[in-house]
Amino acid sequence: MKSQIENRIDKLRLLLKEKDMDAVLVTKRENYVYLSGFNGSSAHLIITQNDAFLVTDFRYVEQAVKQAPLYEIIEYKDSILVTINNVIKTKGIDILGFEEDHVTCKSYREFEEKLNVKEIKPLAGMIDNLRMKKDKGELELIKKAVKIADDAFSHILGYIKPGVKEIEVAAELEYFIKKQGARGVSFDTIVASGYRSALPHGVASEKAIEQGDAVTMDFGAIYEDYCSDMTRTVFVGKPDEELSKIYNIVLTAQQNAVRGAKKGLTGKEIDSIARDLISKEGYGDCFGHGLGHGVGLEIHEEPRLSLKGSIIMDDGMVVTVEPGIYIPGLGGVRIEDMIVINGDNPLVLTGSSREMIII
Ligand SMILES: [Mn+2]
Repeated sequence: MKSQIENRIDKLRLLLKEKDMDAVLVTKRENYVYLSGFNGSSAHLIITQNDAFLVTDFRYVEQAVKQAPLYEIIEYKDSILVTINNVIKTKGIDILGFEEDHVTCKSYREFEEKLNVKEIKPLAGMIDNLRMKKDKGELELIKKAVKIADDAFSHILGYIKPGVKEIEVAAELEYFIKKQGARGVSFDTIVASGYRSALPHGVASEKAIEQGDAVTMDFGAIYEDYCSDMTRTVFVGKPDEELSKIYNIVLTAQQNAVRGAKKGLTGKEIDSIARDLISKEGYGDCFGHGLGHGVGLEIHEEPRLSLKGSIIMDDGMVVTVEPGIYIPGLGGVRIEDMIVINGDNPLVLTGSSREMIII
């Protein structure tokens, strides 16, 4: 049976044929991890119809040999471009695809000037798009990353109390996440309490949590290169009446959008399930961000669920569903789960309760 990595390379090779490219040069980390299994911080892949090379430096040769058995590992010494040119020459590569979203202006000029090919062709997100539908192995790792975040949420509920600073809550969450086997956190942990909960991306500050505060926590774990992402808003003491009302609107919008996230719909159509409901309740202007985004090797990747989301949902895509309502001066509420598109019945990965929690 072919390995998952072999299947991924096969899919890429079909696309190369379609686009009349002899080879592709992969430089974006998430994409070389996906196509090779090598997860060090520096590698260039060159993939042709028949061969696959991984070019790296002295530090990573041993790791690459171990992690990327389908690749011929080449150690470069002085110039990576000279090494790539050797492969171009030996394999007779004329048209080489490259990742224009990832290459700096400087590298692009060097590619144009120094690579001995007839043409370098932008890949237009070809590999990123391959990554949208997750295979079985990826789903297992994502589930593990989600579980770590769920456990961290349960843990933190016992830690939050008046007087504790947001940064202390963030540090406790992150320490717990790492102790559970995560390599790190998916992004700077958001802990936004009281008036700060009206900031959709309020990274933890030195503000102390006070009685009556809403506390929004948005965080995630990276497990074996795969990310998770979740948000919950909890209350310390009895919530303000309007915040309590908002909580129920956000929860209904979130649950409707989760249930409505069906194969065949565009990201925009799913976004509108939550957006229309929030607008109807009179809070349309207070939901200023997209409903969700793809998650995988990157914390934010395609497909997007937003007003601009044109990609059609397909089985195996993993996305977040995270509506929010934010009222400056008062506070805000956001609830975020990760789901897998699965025909008409999306699978909810996040296990934590969405019911209002009052600490
Ligand atoms: Mn998110």
